[in-house]
Amino acid sequence: MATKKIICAATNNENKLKEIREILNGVDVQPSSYFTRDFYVEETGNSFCENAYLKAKHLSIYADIVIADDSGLEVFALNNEPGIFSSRYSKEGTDRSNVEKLLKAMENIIDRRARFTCCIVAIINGETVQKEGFIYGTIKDHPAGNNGFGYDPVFIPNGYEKTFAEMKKEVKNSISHRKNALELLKKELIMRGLI
Ligand code: ITT
Repeated sequence: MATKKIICAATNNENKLKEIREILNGVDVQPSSYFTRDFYVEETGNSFCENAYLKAKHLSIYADIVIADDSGLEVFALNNEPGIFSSRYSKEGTDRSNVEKLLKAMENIIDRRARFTCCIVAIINGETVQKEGFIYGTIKDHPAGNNGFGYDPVFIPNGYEKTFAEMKKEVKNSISHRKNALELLKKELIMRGLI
């Protein structure tokens, strides 16, 4: 039987790391700082998966399994913006200013449909595996709730009345784009006897 591996999560986003750990419950997931101090990657890709690959590749010399998450919000009426620029949508680039900019851009827009996308790229002993997850919903006209991060205060998943930021983290983590992508990866890692 293969030995259980420590998985390196190639992210500087503490909230993502928390969610990855909660979703991959029982798996030893460590941040990049556990392996090296050298982790800064310019996200020059044209898609979530290209950017996730750049992040995972950067750390793949340090661990047998490296996973990277590139994710964001796509608003249909805004031609899928902010998309891959979700974390750098506003000039300041804080969660608060990004949400403010989004609500301003949507002030007179009736079609509030959107989705979160997450691409997880894993590099497993040099081999690349890619999984995508989505969650569809609508954008509320004002922020509500204090949980989560990013655009959670304005995203209401279909079938619910609360925003992600108003929900318990267990509920978000059972339906989110990240959950859907990581669940597919988890199955693959189990199949390979790695976790
Ligand atoms: P790393 O690149 O270090 O992982 P990052 O925050 O820069 O961290 P991304 O480039 O993937 O990560 O940008 C993701 C942004 O998309 C994130 O900062 C949020 O603005 C938004 N986002 C992604 N997942 C989200 C979620 O579950 N809830 C709310 N907003 C989310």
